[in-house]
Amino acid sequence: MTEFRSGFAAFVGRPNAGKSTLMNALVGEKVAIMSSRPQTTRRAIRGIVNRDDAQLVVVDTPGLHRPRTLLGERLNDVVRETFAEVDVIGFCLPADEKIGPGDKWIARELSEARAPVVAIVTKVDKVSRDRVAAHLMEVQELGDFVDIVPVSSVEGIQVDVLTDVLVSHLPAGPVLYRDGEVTDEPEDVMVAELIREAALEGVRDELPHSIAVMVEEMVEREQDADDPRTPVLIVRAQLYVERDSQKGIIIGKGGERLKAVGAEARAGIERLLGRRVYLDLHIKIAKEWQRDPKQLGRMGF
Ligand SMILES: Nc1nc2c(ncn2[C@@H]2O[C@H](COP(=O)(O)OP(=O)(O)OP(=O)(O)O)[C@@H](O)[C@H]2O)c(=O)[nH]1
Ligand SMILES: [Mg+2]
Repeated sequence: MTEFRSGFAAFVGRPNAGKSTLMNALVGEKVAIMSSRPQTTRRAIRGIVNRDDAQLVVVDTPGLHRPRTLLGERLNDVVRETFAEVDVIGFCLPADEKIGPGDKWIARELSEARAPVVAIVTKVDKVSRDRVAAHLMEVQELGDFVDIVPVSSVEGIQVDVLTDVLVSHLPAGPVLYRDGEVTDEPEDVMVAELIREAALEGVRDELPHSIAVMVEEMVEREQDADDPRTPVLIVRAQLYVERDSQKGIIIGKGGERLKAVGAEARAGIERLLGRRVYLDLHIKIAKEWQRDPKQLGRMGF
């Protein structure tokens, strides 16, 4: 019998490389939020792949980038702390974008890492086979990789192959997380993330960076004999932006946008928790929170 393996793999790469989408594909459930906006992920999120022969804990990280705010610096620190601690690193490079200075910078950072690095060429469904082949050659030149694996999370191409490769770099070890759970993220954090995800799509420029969400309370509504749809979980949350003008954009004409964001977020929360939810969402301004150590601390960064 082969020995049971367990351990940690970190996904790193520049913003929007497809790290969170890939982690969700490996886990088979939505653990991390995803969006077409850069810097969607703001903390190291663990997703757990449970197999008969192994337990692989994937740690999704924020995109590594040149920081422009204190938040940006903190996010980069999260990535460095994470890849120093794992058994194997997955360096994500999107097939539909040229290898750029940002990737070379990350490659240099990773060359100092203790763990072996697997290069992962993501989003191969977006380009031709020839382009993928050319990209793989360029990736080979970028660093010293133990493996190079092309994948598509959206089409499910080579996702199982990647899991095998990552598992092959784990040490023999015991089950780390019991009961088949897929993440150890607290429920209120996941709920806040789903609200932020709903708010992100459709806003541009620097606004995605300015949005933060905190769940203040999740409470059961009293059973109501007249309403067969009870009980309902009431979620009270605050959505923060940095300026008045941003508040206006999020709310939209006649409150339409906020309503749509609330409806989408509620649907996502109901899917996550498997129960009916009433979402009570308010907007507040937290001036320059991305640059303010005190406010960052309050928000958990
Ligand atoms: N076509 C295609 N699109 C993908 C694939 N993987 C991710 N995407 C898209 O790429 C965008 C970014 O995906 P994310 O998973 O949020 O990227 P990320 O690397 O986690 O981004 P940050 O958290 O901002 O660093 C989203 O719009 C995804 O839908 C893929 O395999 N194929
Ligand atoms: Mg992400």
